[in-house]
Amino acid sequence: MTDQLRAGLLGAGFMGSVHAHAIRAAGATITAVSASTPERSAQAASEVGARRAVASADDLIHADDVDVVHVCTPNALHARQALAALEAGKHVVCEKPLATTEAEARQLADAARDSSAITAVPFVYRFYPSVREARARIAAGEAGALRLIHGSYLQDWMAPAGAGNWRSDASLGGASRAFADIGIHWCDLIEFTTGHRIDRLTASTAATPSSDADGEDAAVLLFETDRGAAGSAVISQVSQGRKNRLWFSVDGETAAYSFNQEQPDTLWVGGESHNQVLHRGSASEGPDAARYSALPSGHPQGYQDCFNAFVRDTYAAIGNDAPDGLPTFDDGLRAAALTQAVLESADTKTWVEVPR
Ligand code: SOE
Repeated sequence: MTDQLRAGLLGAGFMGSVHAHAIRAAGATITAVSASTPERSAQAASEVGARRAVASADDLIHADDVDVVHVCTPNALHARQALAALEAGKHVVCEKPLATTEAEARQLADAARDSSAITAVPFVYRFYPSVREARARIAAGEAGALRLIHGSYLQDWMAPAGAGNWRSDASLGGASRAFADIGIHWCDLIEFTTGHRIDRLTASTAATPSSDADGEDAAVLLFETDRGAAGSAVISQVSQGRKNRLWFSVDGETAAYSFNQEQPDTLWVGGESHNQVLHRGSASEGPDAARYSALPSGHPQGYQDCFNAFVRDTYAAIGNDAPDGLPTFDDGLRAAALTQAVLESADTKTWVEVPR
């Protein structure tokens, strides 16, 4: 199926090019691309290997030779473009955040459920073999009840505050900056890996006082899960020297797991009698991890490999071969609900229940 799929790419920035690599790795064709201006679209067509550049997003969405639309535009455009693509009968891969408000994300999730389309949101850290290994071990009960879930997601590329990026303009990026960009990755990963849901949270956000950038630079969360674990997370895009350090520790009664996205081929497992560092591709790897292990052990796998696996699974779902753990528009809605809860809590300085 995937070699017959025809993809259209909306947006050709960093994420557009990551999607383009993944589309080609899945054996599909990029038939059309549309970027911010006709000139940029023409340039992007040769950069991403698209058959043609199209004049507007609407032309791409309604093109007969596009089966699946990849939305990689600034956040504020996601909801409108993803909805239009669904209404045009396309499958849709929409960058996160799915929408800049919970109401719009809900509208999209409802529209996706009412359609026969496959929809996906690239919470791609789910596709690391080490993450799948931790998830399988937790599901099998190795850790017993989980008590603590903690960690951080730190970057520095928005320091000093906002650094002139479109994400610093709320009319393009949305009201939340750091949390909506990377905090939702952390929360998605934690909920996916543990099977717990963040039920209640209290959050504090930080912004550089002298800056005129919209949104928060950082957020600090305390939370409780539906299955009795307590947690905390620090989310920041202004932590100097930290490039893309998504880290978590999940501590259970009989085992603990720790993962660092900047060294993703390993998983630390703490045990009652001894601690271990598991290496991707080694004999200790279970079948869930092995499914996402694309290269032999010792040949490091990274971010683009996760994207490739995500797009491969999305296209498999389009071909009716539904894989386990594909992040859908429902997960995009979940992220929007968490974002709203974080902003509300930071504003009211209270604990907030996260709607299901
Ligand atoms: C920039 O913060 C960014 O590219 C995010 O937008 C991605 O979702 C994340 O995976 C890496 O960092």
